[in-house]
Amino acid sequence: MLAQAKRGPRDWLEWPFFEPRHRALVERLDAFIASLEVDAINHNDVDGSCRRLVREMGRAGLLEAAVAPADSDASAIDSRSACLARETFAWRDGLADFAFAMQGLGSGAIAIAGSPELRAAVLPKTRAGEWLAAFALSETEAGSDAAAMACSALLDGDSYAIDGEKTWISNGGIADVYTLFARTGEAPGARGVSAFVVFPDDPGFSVVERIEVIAPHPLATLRLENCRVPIGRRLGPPGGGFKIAMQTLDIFRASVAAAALGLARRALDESLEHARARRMFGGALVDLQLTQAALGDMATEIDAAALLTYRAAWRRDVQKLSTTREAAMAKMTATESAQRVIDRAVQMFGGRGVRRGEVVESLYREVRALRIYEGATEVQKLIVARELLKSH
Ligand code: COS
Repeated sequence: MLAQAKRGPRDWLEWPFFEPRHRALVERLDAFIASLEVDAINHNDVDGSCRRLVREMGRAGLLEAAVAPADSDASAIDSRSACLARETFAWRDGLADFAFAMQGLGSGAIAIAGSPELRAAVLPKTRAGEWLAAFALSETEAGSDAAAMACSALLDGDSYAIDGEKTWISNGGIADVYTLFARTGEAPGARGVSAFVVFPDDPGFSVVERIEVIAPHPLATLRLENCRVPIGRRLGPPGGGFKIAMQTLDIFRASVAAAALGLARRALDESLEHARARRMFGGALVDLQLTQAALGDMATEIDAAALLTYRAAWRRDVQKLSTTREAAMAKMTATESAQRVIDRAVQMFGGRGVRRGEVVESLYREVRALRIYEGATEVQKLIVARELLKSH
């Protein structure tokens, strides 16, 4: 749980990527995080905190920035709004960002490829914060190499029988709805995967392990044993699941970059406050040129990451163009640079920087997973290179 701190100026909201409605959204987001009770986010109760946060975000209408309405497709998700929300939530607390983000990632495939019935059943509840959503793609042997998944779904009459395990599933164990990817065997590799909507009370569905990580988030391993899912809960055509997964990731990858930005901006705000207050060598820490060099690097890395992030979001929203390359560039740059920014903040805080309960200590733990999840940095480099080779 992180207490409120003073925010730096947000003149970047005047960049040409944004419209007046985005600045209005940021005001609503600010009011929301300021209104959260100090103990609303409890890292010792991640399940309860996520449920509460999602319910409150839903009531405040903020999940509209992550989840499409039932009568529209994924183009209704405004990437700039999703990014601004993740930035603002991450600045306040990594778990708040996580809770918001999962509503989008967990329901994105349904917005992209769900039947009208599935959209009507899932999207309004997810958008209102009544249901928690999850995205079940990864397996022990299929993380970065997502097409290597082994979990299978065999058509048997009017339902699929799903067998296998999914792991590192965010919201695993607490989600009310899962978008799950399994091998249906139309072809080897990526072309033989389909997407499904699975509910935790489907027979044969179980949570086998809750996973603890360095920054507390609800994560689990799921098991599917002859889990029966009606054919109508398949998303898109048989064998079309891998593309749906990639399209979902394309939409939300820029928002991971935005979350990293939120964490980095918080680190910079904390560092400035600390460097001015901390007495050292007869003056203040901020008087030292090495401190100023660190602050200069931090601010520059943040702006560079922000430009890539909002370029990707703007390109999708306004130009309506593919952002596979731009989102990958933004994700790898913003997450890697946020790690460096936060590390400098910890260094500036000295011993306090590694003390449990300090804001920068918490940021240091929070930022690490962002370089791994939704496609590790190494995968983003591959994606950028492939897109480059396609277009040159
Ligand atoms: N949008 C739409 N379709 C896409 C796509 C995208 N962004 N990326 C790939 N595809 C399509 C390809 O066009 C190809 O379709 P065809 O067979 O019809 O040509 C198919 O998907 C397979 O693509 P490719 O051959 O590039 O797949 P690879 O197995 O080589 O995988 C990477 C490519 C590495 C990019 C992919 O596995 C990936 O993104 N991995 C990271 C997964 C991830 O983020 N995991 C984290 C889990 S969520 S926390």
